[in-house]
Amino acid sequence: MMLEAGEERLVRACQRLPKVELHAHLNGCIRPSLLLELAEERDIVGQLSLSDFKDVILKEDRSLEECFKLFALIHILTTDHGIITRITKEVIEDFASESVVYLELRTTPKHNEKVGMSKRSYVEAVLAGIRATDAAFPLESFFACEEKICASSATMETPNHRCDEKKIGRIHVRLLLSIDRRESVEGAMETVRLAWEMRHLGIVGIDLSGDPCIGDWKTFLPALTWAKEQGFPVALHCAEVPNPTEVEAMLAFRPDRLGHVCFLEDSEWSKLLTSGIPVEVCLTSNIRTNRVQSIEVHHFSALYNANHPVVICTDDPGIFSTTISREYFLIASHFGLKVPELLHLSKKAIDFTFADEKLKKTLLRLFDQAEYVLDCNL
Ligand code: 6MZ
Repeated sequence: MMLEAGEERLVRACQRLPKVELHAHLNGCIRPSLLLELAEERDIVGQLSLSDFKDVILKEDRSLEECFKLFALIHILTTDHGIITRITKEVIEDFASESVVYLELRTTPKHNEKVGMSKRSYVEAVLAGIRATDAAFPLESFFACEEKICASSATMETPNHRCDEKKIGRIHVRLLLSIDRRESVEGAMETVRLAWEMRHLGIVGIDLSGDPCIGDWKTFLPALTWAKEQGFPVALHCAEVPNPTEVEAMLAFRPDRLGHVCFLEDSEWSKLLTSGIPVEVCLTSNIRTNRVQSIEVHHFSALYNANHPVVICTDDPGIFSTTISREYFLIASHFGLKVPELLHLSKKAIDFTFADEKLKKTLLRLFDQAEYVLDCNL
């Protein structure tokens, strides 16, 4: 698709803008090329037929139901500890290349006796992937010219151009452990206790996710309440399908963040706005899965205009063929936000992270520098 010059500039700005990603499912971020590679390997040893799955993997538009079918396939293909580590590493590299400076990944710990995998060993494999990229992954940044601008006079020519090669900064990665809605009371509790035990390793909270048509909120409540009692942050997938009883219960629980919130009745909407609970907005995911009819009518706009805390996220970039930069571009082009407003939106998200205060301060400093550079370039 041909872009006009102004649009191209916006695409580039969205790409370089420092960003905070708080809602990304590890296995939903898997590169389609890796999925195909893994399916091919299984095809060769006769475990599955690639031709049956190729179209499923490469399809762009999928219903919510098809999404969960694809997750089932992904989970069949990614049972190996080494693969989990590789996916994690690649996912972090992909987000870093989109100028994400803080990433909260989430994943459901899996238990599979056949391959000697326990929930703990699964999480250790993910952490190995994080460690492999954590050693100061270089970040090509929107404000890479910061030093030059500060040190130079106004005579400097095309600073942005020269800055392209310069690398500064790094991506900070933290992990949430997800409870899948198919899990039992005990399974949910095991995940929460594991997360709490491993918190010194960068696990910063709990997520409740999975097929929203399955499971009962009451099953997860003991585990989520226990997390809350420890002061451990909780994010909930909420109202991805209409379910007023559950939405009421979730709002009453007062989680630290809510994902999606596509189907809220008026009274729930008012409660959400009063609560001030930050919302993780996943535009493309909601459109592709037909949760919202079009971007124009997406509730991002109502939340943003009400000054409600929101953070722009991808959900499953590998599944929905999107990137975090593209999500910012969609916000800018459909709702008219300018680059400084996008930067402000991204900076505000630092408040909603589950990072410790020290890291929040580091991130704030980084965004202050970005704002300064932006001012210099306007
Ligand atoms: C609810 C979702 C989701 O945990 O194996 N997941 N849950 N709604 C969604 N919207 C589309 N997208 C992903 O990553 C895949 C898992 O994340 C959850 C599902 O439980 C899915 O199986 P992990 O890394």
